[in-house]
Amino acid sequence: MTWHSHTFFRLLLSLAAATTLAAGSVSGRVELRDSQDAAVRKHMDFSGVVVWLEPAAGSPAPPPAGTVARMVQKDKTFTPHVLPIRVGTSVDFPNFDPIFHNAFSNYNGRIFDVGLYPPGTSQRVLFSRPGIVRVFCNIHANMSAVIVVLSTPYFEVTPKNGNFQLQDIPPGEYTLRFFHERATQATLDALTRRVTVPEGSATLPAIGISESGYIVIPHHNKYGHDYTDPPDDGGIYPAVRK
Ligand SMILES: [Cu+2]
Repeated sequence: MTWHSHTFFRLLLSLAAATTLAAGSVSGRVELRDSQDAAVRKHMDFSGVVVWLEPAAGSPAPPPAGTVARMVQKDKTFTPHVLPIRVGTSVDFPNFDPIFHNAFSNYNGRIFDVGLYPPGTSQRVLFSRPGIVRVFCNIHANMSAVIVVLSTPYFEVTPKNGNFQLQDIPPGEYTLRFFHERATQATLDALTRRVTVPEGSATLPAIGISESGYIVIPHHNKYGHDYTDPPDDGGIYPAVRK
């Protein structure tokens, strides 16, 4: 580098520092591989991958107090199935079914149990530290969901086509991370990478996420026992029968 170009470069740097950097965006596409899941194998369903950027330096301001996200109980399904939120966010679990439901997690991310609650009511849980929270219903064995609690505001969940576009990101250095409920921690760790977010947009090469090594383990109810017979959905359950 000549003296002149060096000076010019420094001038550019100081200009950049003096002006507010335009926000950047990072887009890309994930693809699930080695899957046993019918939706992936037959329909190329690459939904439910959480993609996020953690700033290499500094921590973003926390979300405003009272920030609330929502996971609905409807048709014996938690919707959305995968919900990324920021640390400090509460999640409401409104029950829109004509039957009782529960929501609990006995995994490390956040242990909670809102109890059995009736149609038309809701329960709220605050998530105050980062982690992966697997959510179940204590009376419906097939119900499950995942809440991914993140210490960054820069995240997205992929739709079926696997595309993502993280927008309004301050330019700088970040760690890019992924989560999918059927990928092992080792697989996810290997995908973690440093990225530089420029002003303007950057596109990453396609990212394959292997599901190999994933083993389906039936979860237990909140007492650590196997689920018993499905309850009668007339709204009467052993736990609430007087
Ligand atoms: Cu339920």
